[in-house]
Amino acid sequence: MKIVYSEQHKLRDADTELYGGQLVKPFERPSRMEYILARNEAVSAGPIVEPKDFGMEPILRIHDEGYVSLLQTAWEEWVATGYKGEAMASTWPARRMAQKIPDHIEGKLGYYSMANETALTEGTWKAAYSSAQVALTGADLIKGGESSAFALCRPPGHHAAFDMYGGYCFLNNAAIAAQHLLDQGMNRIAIVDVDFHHGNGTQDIFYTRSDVLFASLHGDPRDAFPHFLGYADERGEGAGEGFNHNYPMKPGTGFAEWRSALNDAFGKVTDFQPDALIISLGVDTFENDPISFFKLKSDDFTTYGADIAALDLPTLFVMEGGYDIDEIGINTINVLQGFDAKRGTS
Ligand code: OKP
Ligand code: ZN
Repeated sequence: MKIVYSEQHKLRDADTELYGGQLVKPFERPSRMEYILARNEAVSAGPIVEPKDFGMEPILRIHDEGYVSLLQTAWEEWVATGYKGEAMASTWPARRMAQKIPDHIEGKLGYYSMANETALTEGTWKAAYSSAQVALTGADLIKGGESSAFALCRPPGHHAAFDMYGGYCFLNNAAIAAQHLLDQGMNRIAIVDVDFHHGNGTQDIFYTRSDVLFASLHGDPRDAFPHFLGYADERGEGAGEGFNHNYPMKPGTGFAEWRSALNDAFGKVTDFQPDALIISLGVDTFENDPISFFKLKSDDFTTYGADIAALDLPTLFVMEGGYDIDEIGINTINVLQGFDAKRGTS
């Protein structure tokens, strides 16, 4: 399948992530893409294609205008204060506090974010914009009749909500792609999020809607980031009731249990009869991932790639997490190869 990729992701290269009380080199770093590209080069899973530019409109179909404009100007505003480090929030509109947008950049960052590990930097907006265009180009390929495509997005997107960034995410690439497919004439889209972390942003965006089904398999929020969403009793609201499905799982969960959750989610997808399937593909479910606690092995990624193919739906893979180790390349490409082998395509 075609792999959509842009070098522009390199503009997102933060020096700092707040982790365990220390400022460390971010886990979400440019070299992640090198592992994936190198593995693809070694086994030729698919040709690399450049993204097209769909402009701002499809981004503003999903995200709040004030939020998007903050992302565009935050770095300049931050530098103008005289602060010396990378831009990060320090205070949030928590329980019983005013939900008003402050004027000072430090306040605005708190208003528009849901976590504090993710620093804003000079090139962040450009990289996030390009990442969304990569997802849109993948969606366009599917709309044009390709049976599958891989949007090799970076930075990732599934934690980005209507008006909040965090968890290394700024624009919700999978949601933007889903909305684009609907706007191009499709009626129903299913998004299955197999990243280790709950896709809180995607859930938030589609929570009250019945035209996008969302299912997420993830570390139980009692034990794992983002901690404040992803419980099994979150099933959608209003018209969206019954169109959101969460599968939280405990530390140490292995492939057998994980796969039966995937199978359950696929039952919901089949009943929904979508026009296309989007997979939020994070490979941080791997046993040696540095920040996660599931126990999938490299071969398991091939197996579940084939499970996805068996649904027999036009399928767009959108890259999410999976951290800086050699196996991020192997595991990501294994999913595509398992899928292609089952479909009899390449
Ligand atoms: C982004 B994606 C763990 C802190 C976790 C943020 C994780 C963001 C994951 N102690 N910090 O879903 O892979
Ligand atoms: Zn993740």
